[in-house]
Amino acid sequence: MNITLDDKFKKKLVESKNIVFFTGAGISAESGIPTFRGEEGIWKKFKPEELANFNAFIRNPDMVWEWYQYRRKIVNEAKPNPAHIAIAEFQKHFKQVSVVTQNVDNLHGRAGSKIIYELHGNIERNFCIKCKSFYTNENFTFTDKVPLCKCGGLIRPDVVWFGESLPMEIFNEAEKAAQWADLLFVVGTSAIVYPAAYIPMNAKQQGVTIVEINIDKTDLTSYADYSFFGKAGEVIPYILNEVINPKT
Ligand code: BV8
Ligand code: ZN
Repeated sequence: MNITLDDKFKKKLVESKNIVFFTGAGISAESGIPTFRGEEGIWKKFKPEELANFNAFIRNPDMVWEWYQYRRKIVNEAKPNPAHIAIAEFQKHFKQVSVVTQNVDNLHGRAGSKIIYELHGNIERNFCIKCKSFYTNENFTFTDKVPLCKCGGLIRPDVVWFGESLPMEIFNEAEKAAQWADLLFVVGTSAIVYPAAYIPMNAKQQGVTIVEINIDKTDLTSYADYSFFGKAGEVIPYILNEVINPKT
């Protein structure tokens, strides 16, 4: 990691009251959860249109269910990494710290973050497509066959599939949180999935300072006020350390 925090950034950081972290699959990469479009990307073997959409589920419920089982297993074995943990630590040093995540792995919650907006749902929750009853993973023994609800309906993961609307209340609250931020960190996202990717763009339009943390350039890099190229698990603890032990 080769980053320098200039005095202007350090001043902005220590004077901030309200910090928002907008995160994508890259923040969970160091927890062993494959990203969507990277080298080992989940989509590599499958295309989003084949699996993460309602019609694919209706056409072949067992295949889609099995793919989520495979991902749930990885998520269950994964642990929050230093990036998730540092973000939770930020809560001790700033008045308001919120997380807006596209991830469905619940690692921010497990790391101790309190204010989390899950734009794309949560893989640990499921619901019946007929009667909408909710099931958490403990509710039924796991098989690779799609489970049926007591009403006979198919049970699906409580995630937002392509072509499905995001939970608009959560989206609107997340959008507001980002627009009131003193600093908006955009961490580990290719910023190509919409409408989620509008959130940092709109915040930028409102004059919010955007700090991108990624191992690569993205569609957002040209908008960012600061771009720190490096692994989230190294960069975020480094920035947190600057708050705790400021090196003037
Ligand atoms: C909708 C849940 C309409 C499921 C996911 C404009 C407006 C609205 C819609 C669209 C639009 N343009 C196109 C669309 C359609 C579509 C879309 O955005 N398509 C994309 C592919 C172009 N959007 C939709 O379909 C949305 N729905 O609009 O419906 C509607 C409206 C009203 C009423 C009815 C219908 C729904 C989108 C949500 C889809 N669901 N996930 C599941 O997880 O199974 S999206 C999926 O992609 C994940 O949530 C993921 O988080 C998200 C975004 O990907 P990233 O998180 O960015 O991950 P990625 O792999 O791409 O990038 C990783 C990054 O990390 C890279 O930059 C890499 O360099 C970096 N990195 C890697 N390692 C590290 C790192 N950085 C730091 N440290 C590291 N160690
Ligand atoms: Zn049911």
